[in-house]
Amino acid sequence: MKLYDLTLSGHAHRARLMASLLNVELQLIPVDLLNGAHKQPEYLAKNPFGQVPTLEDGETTIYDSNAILVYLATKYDSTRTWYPEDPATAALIQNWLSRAANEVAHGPAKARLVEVFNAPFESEPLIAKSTELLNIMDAHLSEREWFVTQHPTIADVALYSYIAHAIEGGVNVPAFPNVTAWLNRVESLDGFLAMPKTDTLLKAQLVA
Ligand SMILES: N[C@@H](CCC(=O)N[C@@H](CS)C(=O)NCC(=O)O)C(=O)O
Repeated sequence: MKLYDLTLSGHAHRARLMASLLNVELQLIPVDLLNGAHKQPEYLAKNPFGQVPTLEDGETTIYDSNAILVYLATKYDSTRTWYPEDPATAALIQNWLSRAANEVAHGPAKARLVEVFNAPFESEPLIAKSTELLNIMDAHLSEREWFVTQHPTIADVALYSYIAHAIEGGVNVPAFPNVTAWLNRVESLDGFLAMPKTDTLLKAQLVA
């Protein structure tokens, strides 16, 4: 299976993390976003939105990171622990996948883009939005260890990457004890795979 990837993308990281947790091997194909490879016809034929990640499994092509999590967990976890079939659980998971695609993408992920990739957004409102989201997540986790069930699901995987790296965008994650404990729980899972922190060298290369 091939994953069209970008090391510092949290969206791509959630796909890599899911595969690693499921012990599924991926061939990583780096996409050179800095030079616009994601907007070239060859890549757009795989993913018309011109974004990473994209997964290729034989004849099947899946884009959108949350769709990739659904695919991997449905196809490669025969126990359906990561994506249970029970309707209420599946719906609650979908709720958090939507938060990952909306509130997380437009809050902590975007705040990080400003710091890491010099994206032209104003940090302050993004940090305020992220803090609002973290308040909700922290309250939600005050009575549970995982977002939906008593064990981790794809909802936890979808939410993890950008929350774990929100501090790179100036979001004060350590101020949220339940979120911090949950991040630690994800990091203790068998098969956990970290997303590299953006160090100054990498940062310099990216904005060069
Ligand atoms: N909803 C998409 C979002 C993916 C996304 O925003 N990827 C970013 C990198 S983190 C990207 O490829 N940006 C380039 C662009 O949108 O032109 C997903 O979950 O896969």
